Amino acid sequence: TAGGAPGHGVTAVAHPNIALIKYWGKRDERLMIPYVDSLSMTLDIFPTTTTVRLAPGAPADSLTLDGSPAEGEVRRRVVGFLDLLRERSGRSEPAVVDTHNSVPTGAGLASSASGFAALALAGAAAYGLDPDRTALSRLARRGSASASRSIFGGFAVCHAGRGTGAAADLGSYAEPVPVPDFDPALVIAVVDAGAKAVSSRAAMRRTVETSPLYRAWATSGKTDLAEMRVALRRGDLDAVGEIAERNALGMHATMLTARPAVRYLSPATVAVLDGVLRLRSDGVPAYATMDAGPNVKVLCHPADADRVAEAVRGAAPGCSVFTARRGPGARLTGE
Ligand code: 2P0
Repeated sequence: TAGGAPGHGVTAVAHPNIALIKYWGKRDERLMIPYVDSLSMTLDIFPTTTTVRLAPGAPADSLTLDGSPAEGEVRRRVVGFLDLLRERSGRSEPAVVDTHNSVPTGAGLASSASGFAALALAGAAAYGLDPDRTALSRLARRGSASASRSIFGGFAVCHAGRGTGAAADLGSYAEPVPVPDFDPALVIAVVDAGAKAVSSRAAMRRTVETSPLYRAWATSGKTDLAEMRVALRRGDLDAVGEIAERNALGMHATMLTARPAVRYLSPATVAVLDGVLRLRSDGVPAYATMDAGPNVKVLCHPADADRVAEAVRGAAPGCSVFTARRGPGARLTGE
């Protein structure tokens, strides 16, 4: 790799992932350690491409996101991540980071997952670090917990780990869940591509601190994860979908019972959920999951994807619909 040669950029590509068993809540905000284990599918659409180049002598890090300078919270998080890479590598050069997202940023479509997975991979290489995949996943987690899963393609589980401090950091990373015979479609209904009103970080904190349902959901998530592993191994779409849907609705129930309530679901979300129920009553296996936003991702058989997309468009006129399949893990380009 370029190993930090000045003037030489390192480029990485990573894809977003959608959790079928959700992560919600951190037990350590600095180290980005989740309370609960999660399990996701990495997608084959909406990649993030990030180039990192060391700039010795530059006064500060320079960051662009889709061609515009990154500012505010995004800049703060990326610079914090670069500081971590500098600490790990014992180097001090500022970096020039150029990121291109093909997913609407801040719309609950996990641009932070693909973004920090790509940044971890390109940044580690640029600073001359050579982490193995587990260490890379752990590193990506420090940028965004869900990014730990986008290091891997297909299905991945992220361990919340145990303990505190260095032990917790070491124990929290993602690893692949080999599911050779299961290749579903995920129909994504973008009902609102605008940025969310409450950041997921603030919403998680509020939920953990104030929702009386949080602990119950976290506990039932353990059963959900165990059952999900079995369902995936069997390639049982109905079981996978039922578990994913109940886990997601449970997560949103914890938010709705936070004080004050966090409500990401909109009337259009509920209309799509009704459409999904109608599909099932018509004999089309389709199951919904929602993240920190109003958009709905519908798990189905690839052969039913067009029919599901049509039902979703009918339920929420004007929404944008994309169909994803399982996609690849993060990789360096030009190698
Ligand atoms: C997930 N989400 O497991 C969960 C489900 C949204 C709902 O991870 O603070 O932006 O960067 O770790 O990754 C979205 O939250 O939060 C998320 P940070 P992130 O995919």
